[in-house]
Amino acid sequence: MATIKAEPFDFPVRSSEIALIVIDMQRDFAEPGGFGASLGNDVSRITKIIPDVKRLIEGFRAAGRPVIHTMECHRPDLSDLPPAKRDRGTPALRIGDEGPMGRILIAGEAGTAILPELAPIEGEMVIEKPGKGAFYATELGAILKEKGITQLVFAGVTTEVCVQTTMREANDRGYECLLCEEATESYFPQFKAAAIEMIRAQGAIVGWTAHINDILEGVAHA
Ligand code: C5J
Repeated sequence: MATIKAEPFDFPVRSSEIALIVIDMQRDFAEPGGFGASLGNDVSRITKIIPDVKRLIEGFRAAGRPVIHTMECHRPDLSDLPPAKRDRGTPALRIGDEGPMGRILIAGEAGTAILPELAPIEGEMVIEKPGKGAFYATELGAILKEKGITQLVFAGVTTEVCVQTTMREANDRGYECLLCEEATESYFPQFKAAAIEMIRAQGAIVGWTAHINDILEGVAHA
């Protein structure tokens, strides 16, 4: 069986069961005027990983393996937005408010779209999710089951929020999860580092972590 050099130990690849999941690489998290910026974050950290996320996506496409994209967003009538999520804190703009790229984190708005460099191609799945985790209130679990996917390689943002939440959801559902270190980012470098440590601690208690070149090599040769 092919393996990917990973921590805390090599990741065993089942070539017909592995997919890439790219979490929330949306303009709202990466550009000024979006949701991330409205919370007071420096969004330039996010744009720096775009080339590596793109390389990873292209590697999976070249290997003929599925690429799944997720988007954190809500319905225009806000019926899937709990008040506890909308009303928390004192952000410059709340979810649903009109911003410079349209309504913040609302499906169909310009700011909610996936960054153009990483846009899904025809046939790729896009999961719209109202929560931080991609399994909550979505069809992701059913789709993965139907496609026979049991292993997920993770990229996207932010490491300790939507990426880690989805990894934990997937791990509890029996998926083997591998996080690509170069293709994920946080607004807080210390949170990214801590998330990576806690994911792979205790014998990969949530999953594995690996570097992009090792993942690309493992997937290409699986
Ligand atoms: C956040 C996400 N950070 N995609 N969302 O609110 O991580």
